[in-house]
This record gives sequence, structure tokens and C-alpha cells, in this order.
Amino acid sequence: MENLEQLQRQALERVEAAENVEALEAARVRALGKKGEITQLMKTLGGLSPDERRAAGQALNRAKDKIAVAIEARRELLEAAALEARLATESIDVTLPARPGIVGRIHPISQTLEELVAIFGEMGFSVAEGPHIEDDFHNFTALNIPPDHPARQEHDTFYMPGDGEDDRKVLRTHTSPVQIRTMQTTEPPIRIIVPGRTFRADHDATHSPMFHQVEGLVIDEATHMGHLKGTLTDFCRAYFGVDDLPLRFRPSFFPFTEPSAEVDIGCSKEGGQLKIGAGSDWLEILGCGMVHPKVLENCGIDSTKYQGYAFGMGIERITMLKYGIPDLRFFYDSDLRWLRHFGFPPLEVPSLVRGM
Ligand code: 2U9
Repeated sequence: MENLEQLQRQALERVEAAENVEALEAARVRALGKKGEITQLMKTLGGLSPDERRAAGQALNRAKDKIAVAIEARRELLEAAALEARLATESIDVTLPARPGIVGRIHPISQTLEELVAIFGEMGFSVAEGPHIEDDFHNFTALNIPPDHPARQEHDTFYMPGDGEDDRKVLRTHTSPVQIRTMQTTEPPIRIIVPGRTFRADHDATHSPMFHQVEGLVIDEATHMGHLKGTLTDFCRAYFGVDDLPLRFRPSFFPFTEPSAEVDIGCSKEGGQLKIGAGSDWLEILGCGMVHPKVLENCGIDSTKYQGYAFGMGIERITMLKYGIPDLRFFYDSDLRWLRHFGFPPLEVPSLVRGM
């Protein structure tokens, strides 16, 4: 212990003399490292008498602390100096052009969804959503499609593994179960659209096992077919951007509506070129009808007091028609070249910054 003072002085001198972080680290290892001078002395304490050990231990700890404090102070100084030196030599060329930012495109399905919500929103509809995995009652039975109804075959349903026929789950084949759930829980008047994913075991150029629908439902005391025709006429004209777009309501059949109709819009297909609005051809785009009284009753709504209309259409189909997209399958290929061609520019940030 006699040379502790000398040892401490030399260690502090080496710390002060360190010109860079590496030299400082070497000084630290030599004094305080595992085999360092102070550490070695610590190991000799065991051979001393208790009184000597206490005194020597305290002296060693003081020396250790002093050296550690000096090392930290020197480290801060050296690091600040290194930073200063770097800043003095480095410079930023503010004249360099900025790297171009990557701007994505809005998928056509998302674009159409936004347009649908905007148009129906203007007409007082709100948006309702529900689960993709449904039970038999909400997807079929409540909609007046009992277990042995032929419409069940048409739906090419994906069934989930379940305990039995009665409580098996399905991937919803249309968004209608959301309307059922809304009617079960909401007192009319009801005025909703239900956009969302639907699933059917079908795959070719015009069918995909997953596709999107938007359905609408209006229930009130005196809602009639005239309201249905007016709403769908306004919608089609707004969506296709043709003020005088002709519409044709053709009688049809759905289990959940009575009477039912399919709606065609006027178009021309001359020279293989589809033009919406003009010409003598017709194009089917949606189905609709007055909600069947049985469906209202299945949901606990008094069909002698309330009535209403419903409609449904495929979002891929109306998107393809409006934007001239030829094949359904590309919608889901995640091909960026396709998306750059058919996608839509996103909202630009500067317009958001300015306020909309
Ligand atoms: C309730 C009551 C009635 C929704 C309706 C259609 C007619 C229809 C198809 C269009 C193309 C589905 O995407 S598609 O394959 N839909 O023709 N949908 S009426 O009627 C309802 C829905 C819910 C409670």
C-alpha cells in the first residue's frame, strides 16, 4: 500500500496525457481493469489484519473513485473535441437536389369505396360494417333463404369447420348479414350502406373467391319503390358522371326482396368500345327491391308498420366499367406496374398542410 499514492499520481497523469479515446481506454485498463494496478492491490487486502484491511480498503476505494472521475471528465473532453474536429472538416452541400420521395397510388377498389361513401353520404346514408365469418342464420335464414332453398347452391359458400349443419360458420357470401344485424339492434328509421369483402367459391376472369360488395338498406314507415328508383338513379348518374344517364328497372327475383328488380344503365358498345350513357345498349349493374316482409319479421321489425328498400352491387364490376379495367384478376395481383397505371394519386401533403 506504500506506493498507492505514487500509483494514483501516475494513473492520473496518464489519464490527463491521453490524446484520444483509445489512449484513455488504455489508461483505464492499466489502472482499473481486471488485471489493473488498483485491482491487483485490492486482491492483497485478504492478507492484512482487520484494522489494516479497513484503512487500506478505504484508501484504495478513494484512489479508485478519483481515477474513475478523472477518466470520465477526460472522456467528455476528448469526445467533444472529436466532434468539434469532425464538424470543422465536414460540410453539408445545401445546393444538392432532394432525393425524390416515393409516392404510392390509391388502389381502384379503395377509390371506388371512397366515391360510394361520398355519394351515399350526401344522400344521408351512414356506413355499417360487420364480421366476415358469419353464422347460417344471418347469412341465409334471416334473409328468407331456408336450408333447402336453391339460392344456397348459387352462392358457392365457403363453409368453416363446425360442430354440425345448424351451427356451422360460413364466410359471408354477401354483406346482407350486416343489414340483418343492424335491423336486429336498431329501431327504424334505418338508412345505411354496407361496403365490404364477400366470399364465394368461384374463380375465373369475371369471378374471384374474394370480392367486394356494397349494399344499401332504407327502412321507414312510408318508404316505397319511388324512393328506391330515385336514389339509385341519382347514385348511378353521380357515380358515372353522366347527368342524363338512362336507367332501366327490369323485374327480377331475390328471396329477400319483393318486388325485385335488376337495374341496367344505358350505354353504347359500338366498335368494341364501351361508352356509358349514350347509345341503344344496356348494361346490368345492380339488383334491388322492397325488403321482403318475412325478412323484416325475422329481425323483429313490425312489417305492418315499417317497409323499405334494399340494393346491392359488386364493387369490382362498377370499378371496371367506370375506369375501363379489363380483367378482374389483376385487382389482387399486387403488381405495382398495374397499380401505377390504374391507381389514383393520393392526396398531396401540401394541400393537407394548407387545410382542406
Ligand atoms: C336485407 C334485405 C335485402 C340486397 C340486394 C341485390 C338485390 C343484388 C347482387 C348484385 C351483384 C350481389 O354483388 S352481387 O353479386 N345483389 O342483386 N342485393 S337486393 O337486398 C337485401 C339485403 C339485406 C336485410
